[in-house]
Amino acid sequence: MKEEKGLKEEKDMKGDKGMEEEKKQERKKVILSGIQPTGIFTLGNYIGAIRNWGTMQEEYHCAYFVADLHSLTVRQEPAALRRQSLEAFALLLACGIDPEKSLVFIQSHVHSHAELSWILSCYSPFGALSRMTQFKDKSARHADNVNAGLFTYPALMAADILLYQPDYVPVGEDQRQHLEFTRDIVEHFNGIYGNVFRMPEAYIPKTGARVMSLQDPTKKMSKSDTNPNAFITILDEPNVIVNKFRRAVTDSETEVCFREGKDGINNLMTIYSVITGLSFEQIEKDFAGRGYGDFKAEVGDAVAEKLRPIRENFARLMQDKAYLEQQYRKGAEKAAAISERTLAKVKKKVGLLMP
Ligand code: ATP
Ligand code: LTN
Repeated sequence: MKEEKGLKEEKDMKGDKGMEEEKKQERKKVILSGIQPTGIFTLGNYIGAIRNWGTMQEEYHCAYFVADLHSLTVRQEPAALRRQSLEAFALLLACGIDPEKSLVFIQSHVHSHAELSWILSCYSPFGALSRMTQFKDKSARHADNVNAGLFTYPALMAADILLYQPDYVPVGEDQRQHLEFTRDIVEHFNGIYGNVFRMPEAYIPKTGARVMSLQDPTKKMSKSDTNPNAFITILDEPNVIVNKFRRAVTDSETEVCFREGKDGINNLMTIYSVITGLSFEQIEKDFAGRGYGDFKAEVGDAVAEKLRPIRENFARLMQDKAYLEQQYRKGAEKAAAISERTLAKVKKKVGLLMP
């Protein structure tokens, strides 16, 4: 009621046209996503998520961040984590994210993330947290360190997202479950307190949302794989990329075609299709009768060429640490201003006495 009255008064002052203009501007959609600084980004990270981040900034308000707090859920070497966080920030810029157009920052520089995460963890059902695939996978892989942070990881991710009230969250397939978890929190929370959070939607690409390991194409390509031949990093040198593709595990047939059971070839076709923009039909036609060797070599060349400018941008950016520092400080300041508005609203709604 109060809000309606406020809106009417505002409308009287600005007139219908002014309000419409403002509304149009307000409706520019908001995008948000994050990535952990657990190593140099892989071709999977690039194809499944980051390649869309740069193009989206032309049309939407975008916010991207280095999820360093999330990385603490697995034991990290402190000096390495610091280095990787700066590299991850530089990699985002190298992939085309422009700090003049998008908000780019480092998660731990913005206090509201950890703070909202605590509040949301009190609205996160134990049962739902226990069903998270990533929790089950990571606790199996790090059986000596199954900590509370690993368990409540989705509450921190929900806080990251909801603080900025985004419409879409561009991620790979493996994050779908965490997005669903966030949406359940929104429904639960808004159900109790009214319209506090905007309902976010996952934005998952149709092709390339799950790039597979080159050594075991039934497993997701992951930057923390212990076998470096299983993944391509976006900074790998062209000859390394070509060699890794040459060694990629396929099958005993010879025909390049997308078919159930041909996991290795399906993966290479997916990568090649995203990188070149060619359809599967076209790829099948182009490689008819040519065998896997030829195909692997072309995939390697195409990927190496696509990643070349990123590698060059990264090398240039890492030469200028002062510029990177200036950009992440500016990002943190802007992110704090936006996120603190949502945090204050939440604190008020749940009944915390305002200072
Ligand atoms: P880690 O190995 O440390 O768990 P990761 O390689 O899985 O890391 P994240 O930082 O967890 O990478 O993910 C960053 C983004 O990349 C997320 O949106 C995630 O969904 C996406 N992504 C990760 N791996 C792949 C993949 N193999 N294919 C497609 N998208 C992926
Ligand atoms: N959990 C994600 C990284 C991440 C994220 C986020 C992605 C942390 N917070 C918010 C999107 C929105 C991952 O492991 N890939």
